[in-house]
Amino acid sequence: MRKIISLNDNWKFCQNDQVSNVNLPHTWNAVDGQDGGNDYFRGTCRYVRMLEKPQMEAGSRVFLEIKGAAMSAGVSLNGKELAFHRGGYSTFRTDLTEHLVSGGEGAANELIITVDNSDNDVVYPQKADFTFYGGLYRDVNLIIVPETHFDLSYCGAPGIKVTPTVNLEKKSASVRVETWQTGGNVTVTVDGQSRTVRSENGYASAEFVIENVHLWDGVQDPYLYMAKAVLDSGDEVSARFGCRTFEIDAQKGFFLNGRSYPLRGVSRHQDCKGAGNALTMEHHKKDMEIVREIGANTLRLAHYQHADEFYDLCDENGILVWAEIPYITMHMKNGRENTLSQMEELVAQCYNHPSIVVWGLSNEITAASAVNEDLLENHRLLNELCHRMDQTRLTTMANVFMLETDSPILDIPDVNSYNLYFGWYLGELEQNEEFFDEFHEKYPDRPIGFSEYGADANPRFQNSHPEKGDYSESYQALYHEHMLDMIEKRPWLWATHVWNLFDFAADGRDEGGKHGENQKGLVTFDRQTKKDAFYLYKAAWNKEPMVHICGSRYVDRTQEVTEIRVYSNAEEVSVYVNGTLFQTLQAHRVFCFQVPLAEKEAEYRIEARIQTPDGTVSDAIVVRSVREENPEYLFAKKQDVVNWFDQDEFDPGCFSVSDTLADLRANPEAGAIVNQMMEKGAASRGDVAEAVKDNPGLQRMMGRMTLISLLKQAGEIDEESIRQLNRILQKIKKA
Ligand code: GCB
Repeated sequence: MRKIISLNDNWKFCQNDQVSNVNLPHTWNAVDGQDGGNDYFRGTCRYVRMLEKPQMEAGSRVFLEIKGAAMSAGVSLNGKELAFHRGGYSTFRTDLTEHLVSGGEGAANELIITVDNSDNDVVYPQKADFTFYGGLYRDVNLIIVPETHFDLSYCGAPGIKVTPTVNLEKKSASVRVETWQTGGNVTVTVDGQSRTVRSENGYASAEFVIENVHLWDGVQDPYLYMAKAVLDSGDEVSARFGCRTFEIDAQKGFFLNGRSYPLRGVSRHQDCKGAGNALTMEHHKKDMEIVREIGANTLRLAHYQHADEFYDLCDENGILVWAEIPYITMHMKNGRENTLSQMEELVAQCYNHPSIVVWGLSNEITAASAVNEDLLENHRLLNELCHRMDQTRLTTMANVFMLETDSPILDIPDVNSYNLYFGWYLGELEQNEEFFDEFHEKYPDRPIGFSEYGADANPRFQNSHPEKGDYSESYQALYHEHMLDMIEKRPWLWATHVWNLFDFAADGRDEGGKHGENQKGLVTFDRQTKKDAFYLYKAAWNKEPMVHICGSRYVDRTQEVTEIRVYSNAEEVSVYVNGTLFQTLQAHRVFCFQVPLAEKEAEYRIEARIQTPDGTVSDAIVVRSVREENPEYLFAKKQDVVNWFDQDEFDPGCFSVSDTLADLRANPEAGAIVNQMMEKGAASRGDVAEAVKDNPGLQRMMGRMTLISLLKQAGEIDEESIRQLNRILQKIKKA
């Protein structure tokens, strides 16, 4: 029998000279990692705990298991260094047996875990758009096993590996169970069948056939089997597994168990307001509840290995997962070994999860790095590692939009994917479909996916004329209306993932009325507010009848006739104004009602209703007809800048904000002014914007845009400053 003892309580946490008592999970950046300024503590802290030598039978061994120490950690016991681990997102263990002493009374052993999240050029991530929380932010356990036991020393892996191979025609699955142990006989049980095999050189393998196999069939029926292995000594390990097949076809997209099953979903970061990354099971469950509510069938668990409990939840809920390592933004020539060790741990630790279908090699790695031989080699090695360790899954990578599609890096993973932000950072919404259609036509044999897209929204901001860059909930909703339509028309996109389901901490950001947050979430960082765009996807993906009225936070309205947008999966929606039927419309998902608000200073209760076999489902908001625009709704008091220049006299022989960036930059004087502005803009969007701003692909695309369109989307400039800038540019003669 093995015994697991939680060591989550009673730690002394030492940061600089300060000592406090903490329980795990714990991060030291829960506050400063979320409040902006890019000034959160990155350094070394110590967790100290006294430990009693547990009661053990002769020959037993005791391992320390650390399920997450960000980003690097050293373990010492009674002053002796026992282990050092690089990588903040995976489990590691160390054997304490020979080093524990039994004191006369109480706990006699001092365990010190020195955790470090300072910057360096070896351990990923170092440059990315999220906070690199430091801490002992997952469980820490002691595991006591008998002398003959399943292996605990390889890569934090469970010591049991289950590989089901499904034959859909025969409705059967053959299941190979492999175990690693110190010796003895292993009895493996799967689906009521048992086999006993002898361990040879620490390895044993048993094969089973399951007839009439019950498939693990996505969200509809995520059926799990259990494989159990027991040694003569009584040590036992088990793993749940699922029987499923999947394929990715360049023309037809994703197939689960032989049928078309386009992967449509969202991404998730593992952090939450106030808690940082020190999440509890309640946090994980809450997140999964929201994933189920929106009706997603896939998750991209970005940008690193998530807690094992969360992959478990994905298994149980039938969510197909893209799992990845934090090889992100910037290739580091000293980081190769770390990418390989993080990948090895990810695959070894997560292999049994049926939810996982692809391993992500990297994310936007060419954003701040050139595609050179070292970077290519690093990817080839990662790709080979994944295939060597796992013949059942595919590899992929998330490419940055400015990576040319003929780059040799696209040949490396099994399937391709791009992150595109046209319609947000840069360019127009339609460029998204143009990009994919072109790719699909040019490379008909290459599966292509859409690994990220999104727009920031602070639900405080509302706009009756939503515009890119206004950070309004209204623009985010419109943006996603476009994207969802474009995705539905392209079933060959093997997976699509909204960036992001939740707002998350990026301490380097300072924009959209908030410090330290990326606000592309469909749900706020505290999980309390579901933005309107959330319900758009819910209308598309979830099967339960639903209706949602947009604009519940847009109470004060000046228009005589206001647009009420309703999202629903019903064919017909009726709107009632103050209890009286106003109109019934038939549409697909998005229903637009033009509701007159004739009387000023009056309140209107607007209710949308749908009929279902079980009765009426409804949603209601209250709006107020007012004379003055509520300034709270506007981001940075930015006014309408559409007609900014036609009042001033305009000299076409001189530069203006209507010129393209490339034209302005071709002139040294105008170029200097523009570059200075761009620097400032990049700084407010955080580290990554800073790092990528010199990327030649990005520069080329920006070169084609007019300065005014770039300024409008950057948002943080008022009308007067634009006029001022224009006046300055008008003094510079074009050649
Ligand atoms: C990306 C990155 C992601 C960022 C996102 C953004 O492409 O992969 O980590 O958070 O863009 O919001 O800019």
